[in-house]
Amino acid sequence: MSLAHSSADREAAAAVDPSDLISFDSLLSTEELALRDRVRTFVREEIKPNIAKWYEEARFPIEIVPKLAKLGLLGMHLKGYGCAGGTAVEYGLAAAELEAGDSGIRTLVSVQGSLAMSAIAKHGSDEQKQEWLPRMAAGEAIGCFGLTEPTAGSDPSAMTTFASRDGADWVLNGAKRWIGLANVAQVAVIWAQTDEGVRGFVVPTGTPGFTATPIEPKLSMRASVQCEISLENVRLPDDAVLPNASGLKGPFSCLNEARYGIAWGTMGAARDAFEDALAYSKERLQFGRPLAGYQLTQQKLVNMALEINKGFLLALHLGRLKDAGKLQPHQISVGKLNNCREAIEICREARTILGGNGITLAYSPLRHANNLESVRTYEGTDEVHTLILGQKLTGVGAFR
Ligand code: TGC
Repeated sequence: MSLAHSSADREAAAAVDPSDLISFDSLLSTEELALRDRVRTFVREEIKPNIAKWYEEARFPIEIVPKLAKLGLLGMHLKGYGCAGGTAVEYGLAAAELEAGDSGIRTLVSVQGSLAMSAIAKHGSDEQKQEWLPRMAAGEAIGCFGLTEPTAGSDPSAMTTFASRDGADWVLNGAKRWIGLANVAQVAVIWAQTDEGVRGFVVPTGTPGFTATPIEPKLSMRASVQCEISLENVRLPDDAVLPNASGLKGPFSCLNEARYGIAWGTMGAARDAFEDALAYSKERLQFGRPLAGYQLTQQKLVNMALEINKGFLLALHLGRLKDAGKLQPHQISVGKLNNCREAIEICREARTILGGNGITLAYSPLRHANNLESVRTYEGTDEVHTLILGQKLTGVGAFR
């Protein structure tokens, strides 16, 4: 049965990009659109045909790393050292396309570029940058970022990993948890308490005493890998410390980068779930008519489209502020909190349109929703970002 009853209906439906009701694309430059389309093509050709299998097998597809490097997506917002030197908006557009494939794929690029490479680029010595950044940009070395601990998640100031001095060396002891890519990484940026406050350390993962063990089984981020790290008398030379980071603002400045990317990425997942549900609603007959012809279905689809359009506008606004050097941390919390929250609702609502088929891996919404449980938890939970904004609004901190 045709849904568009007249040729005018059909032409109107054909003219609309369902994910862009407001001409969002007109806000992007030719270069930005070209970059977005390159990443979209990569995701369509390399990720979408395989993601259900990777997810089912809980397999991190490490073979895509060189392809991501070739696209210039590893540390793409960094300048020099073989990095692409892209803008914040370009990075955001890429994050959205990658997460339309799967949050685990966007997480790979985030952990490598926004966390591990950013930490070295922002806080490292020239030697540390020369040693690691070109290889990381080329995908020849993978990095991870060890901040969270088994008993210090939302409150990193409670970390117990300690780096003590032994002659000219540093010796690290402790544990980290939920560390993306740690078991495949060649280098880990490890944050630890010291006698002089929190410092960061560049730790080659082959150093004796460093062990990374994947956390499994997981119900979320199954095409990605998160690990427990054990640090037992990990001995490092004096120059392993990041010279330009002292205190928690060191790691927090890297979290800003990753949280910014999440504001974009989550909308990519939401868009993909919405498009799956929209396509299904036009095909699937119920009570003799396509689902799309029912008012309740249309309301669901419209509500999803509104939030996707608003979420992308918010992400773009934050990106333009970032490129102008004006983005403030609490504004990143607006994007991270809002877009995670809306994306997970959109994916769950999309699943309802798919009915029972929505619980299979043949469709994306529930996979995205499951992934977004992790995304709303890492890089600052919904609760942490709510309290960051609550503090900004009221002037009163309510964390402790
Ligand atoms: P507070 O006293 O507020 O701040 C300590 C110092 O840090 C500065 N600061 C920031 N600097 C830059 N950007 C930000 N967003 C910053 N937020 C704070 C602050 O100015 C201060 O500097 P200074 O010079 O005065 O020392 O610290 P607090 O402990 O009271 O903070 C509270 C809270 C809750 C906001 C903070 O602890 C927080 O953001 N918690 C969430 C932690 C989090 O996001 N963890 C995620 C870890 S990474 C991860 O999950 C891995 S996921 C990817 C993967 O590996 O797969």
